Amino acid sequence: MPDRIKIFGDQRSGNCLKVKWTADFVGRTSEWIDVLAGSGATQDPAFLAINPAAQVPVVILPDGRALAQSNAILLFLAEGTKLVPSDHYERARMWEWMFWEQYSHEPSIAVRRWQLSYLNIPVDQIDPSLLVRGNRALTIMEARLGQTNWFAGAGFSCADIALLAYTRMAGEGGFVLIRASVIGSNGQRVF
Ligand SMILES: N[C@@H](CCC(=O)N[C@@H](CS)C(=O)NCC(=O)O)C(=O)O
Repeated sequence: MPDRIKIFGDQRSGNCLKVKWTADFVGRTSEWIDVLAGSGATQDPAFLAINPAAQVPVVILPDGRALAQSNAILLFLAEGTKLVPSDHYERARMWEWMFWEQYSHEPSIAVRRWQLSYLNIPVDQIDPSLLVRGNRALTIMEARLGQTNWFAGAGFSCADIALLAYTRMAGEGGFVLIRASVIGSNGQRVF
């Protein structure tokens, strides 16, 4: 497959899974290479040569170039597809939610989930501000989805994929999702 990309990722990681989901959605062939976060594998010199930031996900393009940062990879894979709004302002709104996801959503929800469910840190030893900040992020999402079916633009975009990643795992971080949204076959929210 000449356009096959290699995805170095950890299947427990929302940041990594969102790259795979996007590749699948846009029909990009990919090969998944497991790199376990927290195992020291990202500190290996061979891995650091690919991503000096010592993080997954990172992809290798067919021409050998590497690209890291989950949301940068999403935007790269989705360029020219319906996952990226064509309208300049709506596209910027998508970026707005994606930057927010990495700064205000993932650092609380993903971190609390990791500490609680993977590092097995007792709940009373976890920074309580993670729960507060994560719930604040979920409340902001809920308010947005009370107004519109999608975070940005008129349809499903990279912002929805980025925000789905750790929201669907939030329960493992001790967050209670009080209302689930179900999208029907007509693309509309059922509830
Ligand atoms: N902002 C980065 C965050 C990536 C990140 O935090 N990766 C974690 C796993 S989810 C990692 O590789 N940590 C290094 C390690 O645990 O070895 C992105 O969106 O790709």
